[in-house]
Amino acid sequence: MTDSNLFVALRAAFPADLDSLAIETDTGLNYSWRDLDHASAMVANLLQSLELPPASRIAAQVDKSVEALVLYLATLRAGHVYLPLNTAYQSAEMAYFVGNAEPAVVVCTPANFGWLSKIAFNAGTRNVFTLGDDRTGSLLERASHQSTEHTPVPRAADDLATIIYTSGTTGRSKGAMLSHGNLLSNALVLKSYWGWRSAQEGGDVLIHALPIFHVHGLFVAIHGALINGSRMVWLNKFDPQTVIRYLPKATVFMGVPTLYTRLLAEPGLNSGVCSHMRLFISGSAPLLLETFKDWQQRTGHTILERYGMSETVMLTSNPYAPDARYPDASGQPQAQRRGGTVGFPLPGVSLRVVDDRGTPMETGDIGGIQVKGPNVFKGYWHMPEKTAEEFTPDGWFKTGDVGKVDANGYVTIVGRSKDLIISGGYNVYPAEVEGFLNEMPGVAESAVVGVPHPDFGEVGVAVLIARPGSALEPEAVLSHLKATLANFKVPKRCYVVNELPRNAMGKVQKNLLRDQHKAIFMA
Ligand code: MCA
Ligand code: AMP
Repeated sequence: MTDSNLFVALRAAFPADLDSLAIETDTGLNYSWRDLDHASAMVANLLQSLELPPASRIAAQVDKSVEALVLYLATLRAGHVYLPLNTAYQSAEMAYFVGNAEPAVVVCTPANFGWLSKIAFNAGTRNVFTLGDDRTGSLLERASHQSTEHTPVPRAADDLATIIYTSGTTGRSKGAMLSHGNLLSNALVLKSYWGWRSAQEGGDVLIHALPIFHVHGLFVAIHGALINGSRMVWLNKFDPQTVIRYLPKATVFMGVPTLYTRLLAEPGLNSGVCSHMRLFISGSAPLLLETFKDWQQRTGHTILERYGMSETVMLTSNPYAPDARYPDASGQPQAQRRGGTVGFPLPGVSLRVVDDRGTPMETGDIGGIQVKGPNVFKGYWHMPEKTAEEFTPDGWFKTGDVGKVDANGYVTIVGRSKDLIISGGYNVYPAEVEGFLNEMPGVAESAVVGVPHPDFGEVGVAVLIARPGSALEPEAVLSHLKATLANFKVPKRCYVVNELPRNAMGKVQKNLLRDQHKAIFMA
C-alpha cells in the first residue's frame, strides 16, 4: 500500500532548513519546523502509548494555540481521527458529540476539565487530557516524557483523518467523515490554484487569524501553508489592529466576510500596509459586493472568493491566475475575480445545477448545486441513512445550496434550500435552536429566522408564542438559551407574538417572518 497519510505529505513539504522559522505568534513565541516535527512526534508517541485501536477518535475542545495545531498533526501522524469541537459548545452539545463519536481521547481546556471529563468518562472515554492556550496541561506534561522521533502510521487514501460535525436541518448534528485522500487532494489543488510560492520563489507568509475547529482555519489555511512549507503569523484571536500590524510582513490572508468588514472599519487599513500582500481570500459565507468593492478601493487588492463545505472541503474558487479551462468569448483564459460569484469549480471537482426532480439545468438557470470529486467526504459517522439521502444514486452530493453557472463558467450562490443561518462564518441551524426554545417552560411554539446584520452578515431572530397563562420575557428567554447553547447560536433578538404566519398547509412561513424583521439591525 502506498502511504497516503496526510501528515507524511505535509512533513515532506517542510523546508530543508528545519531550524528556520515556521510559526511566529503575536504573543512573541517562535516555532521552527523542527519544533513542529518534534512536538508532533512526542504527542503522537503519547497517543500510541495508549494502545488505542487504529482510527480512534481524538476529540479536542481547546482554545486556539500552536500546541492545538500540534495535537492535530500528532493525531494524523499516529493514524487516528481528529475531532475538533468549537470552544463555544456547552455541556448539552458536548454530551451529544462525545456520545455520538465515542472518542478514545478527549482533550479539553484545564477550566473545562471538571464537567467535560464527567461527560467523557460517562460515555466510555478512557483518556481525558487538558491543554491550555499557554502551553499548560496534562497533554504536554505527559508528552514531554516521549521521544522526539516517530514514524508516521501508514494510512490509505480512504482511511479517515477527521470528523467534522455539521448541524442538520432536522435532528442532531452529523459527523462528516473526511479521509486523508479528501484532504490531501484538496490541499494540493489549492496549492497550485492559488499560486502558493515555494521558499525558492520568495515564500509565502500566511496570517492565520481564524479559529482552528472548522474547515476554513484548520484545513484551508493550515494545509495551505504547511503543504507549501510556508511560514505562518499565528493569532490566537482575530483582532483587526493586530492583523493590520502584521500585513506588511505577510503575503496571504484568509477570512470570513466579518473579518473583512471589521478590517475595513479600521482607519489604518490602506494600500500601503497591504503592498507586500499577494492574496486576500474570503469564504464560509457570502461576501457582499459592497465589501468586495470597498476592499478594492481601500487596498488596491481584489478579494478572491471561494466556496466550500465541511463535507467537501473547497469546491469552487475565483481564479488567481488565468484559468485555461475557462476561456472567454475570444478564447483567452479568464482571470477575473468577480465579486458576488464564487468562481469556477476547482480542478477535479464536477459541479452541476439541477431542478427539483434532479434533472441538470441549462446555463444560467437557478437550481440545487450538486458536486462530485476526490474531495467529497465518505459519509456521516454512524448515519448511513442520512448519508444515502444526501447523495444521488449516481454519486452526486447534494450541497443544499442554490445557485447558477453563467455562460463564462462562474458559479453564483443565490440561496440555500437548507434552513441555515450563517452568522459571522458560523452555521446556525434554526431547527436546533427551535428545539431548545420549545423545551423552555412557557414556550408553546417558536420560529428562528436569519436576518441581515452589518457585522455578522446574518443573525438569528426568535419569534415565540407563549403558552396560555405564561408571560414570556424575551430577555429572560435569551439568557436562558445562553446558558445552554453555544453563544453564536443564540438569537440576537426575541419577539413574543400571538400567532405565526402560516400557509394553507399550516406550515410557518419563515419568508414572511424574515421580511418582517429584515431591517431591525440595518437601520
Ligand atoms: C461571536 N458571537 C457571535 C459570533 N461570534 N454571534 C453570532 N455569530 C458569530 N459568528 C457572539 C459572542 O459570543 C458575543 O456574544 C457577541 O456575539 C459579540 O462577540 P464578538 O466579541 O464581536 O465576537 P468575536 O469573539 O470577535 O468573534 C467574531 C468572529 C468569530 C471573529 C467573527 O465569530 C469568528 O472567528 N468567526 C469565524 C468563523 C469561522 O472560522 N468559520 C469557518 C467555518 P455575547 O455578547 O452574548 O457574549 S468553515 C466553513 O464554513 C466552510 C467549510 C468554508 O467554506 O470555509
Ligand atoms: P459548513 O457547514 O460550515 O461546512 O458550511 C458550508 C456552507 O457555507 C455552504 O453549504 C454554503 O452555504 C456556505 N458557504 C461557504 N462558502 C460560501 C461562499 N463563499 N458564499 C456563500 N456561501 C458560502
